[in-house]
Amino acid sequence: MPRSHPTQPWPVPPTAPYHPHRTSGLAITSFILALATSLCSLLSAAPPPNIVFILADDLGYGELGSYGQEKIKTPHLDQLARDGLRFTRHYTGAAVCAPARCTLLTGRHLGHAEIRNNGDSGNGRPFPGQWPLSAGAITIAKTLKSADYATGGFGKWGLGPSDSTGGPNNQGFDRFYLPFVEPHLSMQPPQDWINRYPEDWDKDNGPYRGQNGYLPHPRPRAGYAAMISDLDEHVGTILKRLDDLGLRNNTLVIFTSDNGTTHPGNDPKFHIGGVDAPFFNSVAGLRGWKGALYEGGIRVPAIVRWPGKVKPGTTTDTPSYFPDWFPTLCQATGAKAPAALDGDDLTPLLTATADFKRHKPMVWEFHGYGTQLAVIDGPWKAIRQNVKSKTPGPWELYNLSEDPAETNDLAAQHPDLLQRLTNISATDRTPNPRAKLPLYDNK
Ligand SMILES: [Ca+2]
Repeated sequence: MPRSHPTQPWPVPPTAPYHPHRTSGLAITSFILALATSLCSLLSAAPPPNIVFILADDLGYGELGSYGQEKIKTPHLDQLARDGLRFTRHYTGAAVCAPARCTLLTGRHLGHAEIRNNGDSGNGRPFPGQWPLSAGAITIAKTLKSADYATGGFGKWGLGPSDSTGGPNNQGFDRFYLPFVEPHLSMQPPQDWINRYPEDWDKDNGPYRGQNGYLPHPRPRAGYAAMISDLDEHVGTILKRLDDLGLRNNTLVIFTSDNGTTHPGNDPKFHIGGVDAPFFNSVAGLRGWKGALYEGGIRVPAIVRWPGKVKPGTTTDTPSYFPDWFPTLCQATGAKAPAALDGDDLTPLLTATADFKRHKPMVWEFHGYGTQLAVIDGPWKAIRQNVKSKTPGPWELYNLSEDPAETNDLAAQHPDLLQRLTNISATDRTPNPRAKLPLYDNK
């Protein structure tokens, strides 16, 4: 098929009411990948879909109404779940921002990823940005561009400054728009959303004075709920625009989060940034928070809407994770997938037309928060803490079907199973000079 160039690259025109001043209030920061098909699609009977991928920042597993949240209002995302497929065991590729995005965009798990932890780019500037992806990295955006897609990203990036090899325009994005100085975690929601949440909520703990980092807030519980509701409202704006432009039926919409809810800090009344995660049951009773490979750090909401392909109002408990999106989007678009991908095409799960079979267990080699390892194979999860300490933690083993909160370590009962999973951790990986792991590298 001859390459052609799209004349209308954007489903949302630049004159759209994008409300940059309101977007700047999002600490639950949306990273949006919007991809529109080219004219090439006119030559085939069934045009490949547009893709809108929305990645929330630090949104916990239990923070949407469709995932059991009872206090925070998320009507648009709840409607998205009613219109699509909801994953109850979807995992981010890493427990913090940058490496999670690396696994998402490159389709490689953390044992193969270039970026295995957050890390300063080292360019010496006041806002140095994160360590850049290499020029040779193969991203889903580059791959879709090679299939004549127009590509764009909006919001948080985290894979290198714009003038580095990792800049979004050097990694396959035609356009990238960051409409604010990244607030990341600070609570800065619109006042009208704060006003809609009860004053009573914040009587127990009172104002947050910034003692656990980021900005103070006079009503932190209301402020946090307002942030998520504001995110939800923005998602609603995007979905409405798809409807208004007649793009709904041929657009694959994916919503998920880069890691779990922020973790505790020095003041036990609040988590980092002033979040009261226990008040909201933010990770729905799972163990751990952002930064941990326990379920609360990596199990995230994931919703997919694809009219005519995905049956509305359905759920799946089949495990999946960020590296799966690369092969899935290749399958959906007809783009040629690169050879070395760690994930699996989720199309059989999305369309329920065939059995889904994972070709190898899911792997995490996370170099933050003490360095942690994890391997998930169906219901089984092996996990090890403090891998780089002088006294690394023991391998633990959990059956997530029976024990989703990871309270009952079964390592002693199933030594052969544990050995199989830990062998995968040691072998399904490549050494990385920026993420040394003596435990494995020296063997
Ligand atoms: Ca994050």
